[in-house]
Amino acid sequence: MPPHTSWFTTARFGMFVHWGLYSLAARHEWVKSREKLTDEQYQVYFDHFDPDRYDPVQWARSAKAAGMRYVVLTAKHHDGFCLWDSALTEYKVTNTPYGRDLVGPFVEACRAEGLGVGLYYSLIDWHHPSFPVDGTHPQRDDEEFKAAHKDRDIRDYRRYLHAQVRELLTSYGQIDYLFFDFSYAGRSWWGGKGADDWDSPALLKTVRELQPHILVNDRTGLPGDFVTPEQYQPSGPMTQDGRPVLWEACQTLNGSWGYDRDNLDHKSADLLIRMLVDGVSKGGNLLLNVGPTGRGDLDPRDTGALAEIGRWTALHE
Ligand code: FUL
Repeated sequence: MPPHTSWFTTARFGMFVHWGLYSLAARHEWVKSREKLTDEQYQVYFDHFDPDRYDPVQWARSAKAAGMRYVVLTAKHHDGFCLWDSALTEYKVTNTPYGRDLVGPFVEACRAEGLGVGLYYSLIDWHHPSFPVDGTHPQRDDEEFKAAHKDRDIRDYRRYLHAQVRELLTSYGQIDYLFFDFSYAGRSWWGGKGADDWDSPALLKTVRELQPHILVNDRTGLPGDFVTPEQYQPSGPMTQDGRPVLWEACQTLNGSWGYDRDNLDHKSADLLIRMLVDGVSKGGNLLLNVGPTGRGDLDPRDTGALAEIGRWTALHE
């Protein structure tokens, strides 16, 4: 097993938080890609981003009361919007009406509750001008756009992503966990980006130099400290090349990671508890997602489930 993993295997249960401009759209975090929105069309969410109800202390307390021991926040999702005051882009929270960094208060709130601090960073980026128009890009079927942007140089984007990860890992003290998203087994789901595109060897080296205790997931195209089955429960303890491996299933409450207002397909608390027990019995962690609203509130449907889970975990601590 990799070093410094005992907090993770003891923790067993964490909260994933998908939050960003798409939370205002309120219809899935892939909305920009799914609906093939242009930057101009998507700009409305940036112009109105003002989460007056943002209260990371409340998030952290809800996580803790549910029995969770760490929280992972999407510092940047695929839409490229940054929840921190990155010096490398103007596409960030400090340029929205809200005007303040969101990551710092999140980190502080987790620490104050004694929770592990995790960040999610998307390797793909639908806003950066040098990120190639790939199979996930909102303008993937726009021939005119593609012709005009065919010379995009991923090396330029790669410098940006490396520098942003450095920022995140040097601005907020100890970060316990990093979730990169995404490539699997050297390639991505659609056959595009892999470890070479991100220069994952150098990326992981920097990450470990800056945060020697950090745990990093497996989605850079290179093996990480733990594997990340997404929205399924493994049938038994997980192995890689015949050896046991740390794993963490990430699961949604209703099939969407970002706030999805009209989605009523919620898993019951009973099912969620069974999933937790099932995973732990197979040596895994559960990273259960919530999607706060554009104003920053946790959805009552999510807090209801968390409270019920908490009543069960409190009996078993
Ligand atoms: C996936 C992403 O595309 C989803 O939006 C979500 O962030 C999930 C955890 O990982 O690969």
